[in-house]
Amino acid sequence: MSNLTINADRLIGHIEELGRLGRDEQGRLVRVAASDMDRLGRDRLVAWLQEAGLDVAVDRIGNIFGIWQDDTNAGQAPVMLGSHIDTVIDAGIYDGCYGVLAGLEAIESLKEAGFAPARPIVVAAFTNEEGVRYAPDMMGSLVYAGGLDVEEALATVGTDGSVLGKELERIGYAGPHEPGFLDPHAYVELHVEQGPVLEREGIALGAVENLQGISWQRIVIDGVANHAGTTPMAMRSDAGVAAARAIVFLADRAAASPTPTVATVGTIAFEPNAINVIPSRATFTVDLRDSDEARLGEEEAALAAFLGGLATSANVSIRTERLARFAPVTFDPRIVSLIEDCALANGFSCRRMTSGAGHDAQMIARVAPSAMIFVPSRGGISHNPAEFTAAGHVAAGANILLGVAARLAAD
Ligand code: HGY
Ligand code: MN
Ligand code: MN
Ligand code: MN
Repeated sequence: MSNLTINADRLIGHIEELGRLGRDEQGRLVRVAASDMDRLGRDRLVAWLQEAGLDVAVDRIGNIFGIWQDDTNAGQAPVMLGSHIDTVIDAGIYDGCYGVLAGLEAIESLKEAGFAPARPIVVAAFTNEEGVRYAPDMMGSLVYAGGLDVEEALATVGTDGSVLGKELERIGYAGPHEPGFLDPHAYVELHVEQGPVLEREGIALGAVENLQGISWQRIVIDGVANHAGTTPMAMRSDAGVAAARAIVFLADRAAASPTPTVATVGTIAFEPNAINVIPSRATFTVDLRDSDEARLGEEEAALAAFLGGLATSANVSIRTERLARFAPVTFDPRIVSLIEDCALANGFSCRRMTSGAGHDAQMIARVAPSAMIFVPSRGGISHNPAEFTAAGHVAAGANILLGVAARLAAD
C-alpha cells in the first residue's frame, strides 16, 4: 500500500460538509432515519458517489451502495466498506459518517492511483443504524443480512407514529433492489471508537475483534393517578417512584458487575405529567449490554425478577416490550490480523479491542467475513456534538481502510 494514500483534505472536507446538513433551528444535528433531514445527507452522499463515477444502487430498506466495478471484475463478490449516515439527536459529525466517507475516499484514491482490483469495491450507507426513530437499531444492515424481513421492517412504526416504509417513499429512498442483492466477499467498517480506550492508551488504531451483545426493552409501569397533596404516601400506586427504583436497581447492578456490563435508561415519560398529580404511568427504555452472552441473559433475568417484586411492593402493574436483542459478535480473525498488520506496517500503533457500541458490522458479519477499525475519540465522547477525532487519526484510519480494502480486493 506504500504509494496508495487517501486525500485527507478531501475526506475531512466531506465529513465537515455532511456534518452541516440536517441541523434543526437550534443548530443540533438531527438526521434521524428517513426524515427530511436524513434526506439532505442522503442526497449529498449520492451526489458524491456519482461524481466519483460509481454506480449507485438503493435497496428496498433504503440502504445506499456506491459500486466500483468494471468489465474485468463485474460479477465477483465485492469487498464492501460501509457504515451509516443517520444520526442520533444532537449528534456529532463523525459517528457513522466517517466510515462511509472514508470508504468513498478509499475508492476514489484507488481509482486515481490506477489500482485495478480483482473484485468490485462497494461503499455502503445502511439505513437507520441508530434506531432512535425506529427500533431496532442497525435495522438496514439487519435486513440486508436477512435477520429481519424487509416487509416487517418497512411496517415499523416510529416514536413519532410514522411508518418507516412510507417515510422512505416520501424522501425518495424506497429503492428497487432486494436487500442482500450484493453478496460481500468481505466487509470492513471504519468507525470512531466512541469510547476512551485508544486515547487513554495513546494508541492510533483499534483492530476490533468483537462487539457487545445488546438488549433493548420498553418498560411500562401503570399505577394510579391521584392528588399530590391529599394522598398519604402509604396509599399511593406511584408509577414514577416505581420507575425510579427500577432505574437505580439497573445502575447499581451494572456498576457492581464483574464483567463490563452497562445499563442505560435513555428515555422516560410520565403520564399525565403534571406537577401535582401522582404519575399513573411511567414509560422508559432499558439498554443493557455485555460482551458475554450468558452474562447479558443474567442481567435481563435479574431485571425481570426485580420488576416482578416491584409490581407487588409498589402496588403497580408492569409490562415489558422487547425492542431489540443482538448476541455478541466475534469478527473474522483473518481480517482483524490484516488490519493490525497494515497498521503496524505503516508505522501506526494498534491494539485489539472490543466494541462497546453497536455497528452495522455486527449484522453484516452474519453473511460475510467482517471486522472493524477504530480511531480515537477525543475524551471518549460520542452521541454528543463535542464528538471529535483529530485529523491525523482520521487520515490514519482511512489509509488503513484503503490498504485492507486493496488487500481484500486482490483475494
Ligand atoms: O446503539 C448503538 O450502539 C449504535 O450507536 N446504534
Ligand atoms: Mn455509529
Ligand atoms: Mn451511534
Ligand atoms: Mn455503527
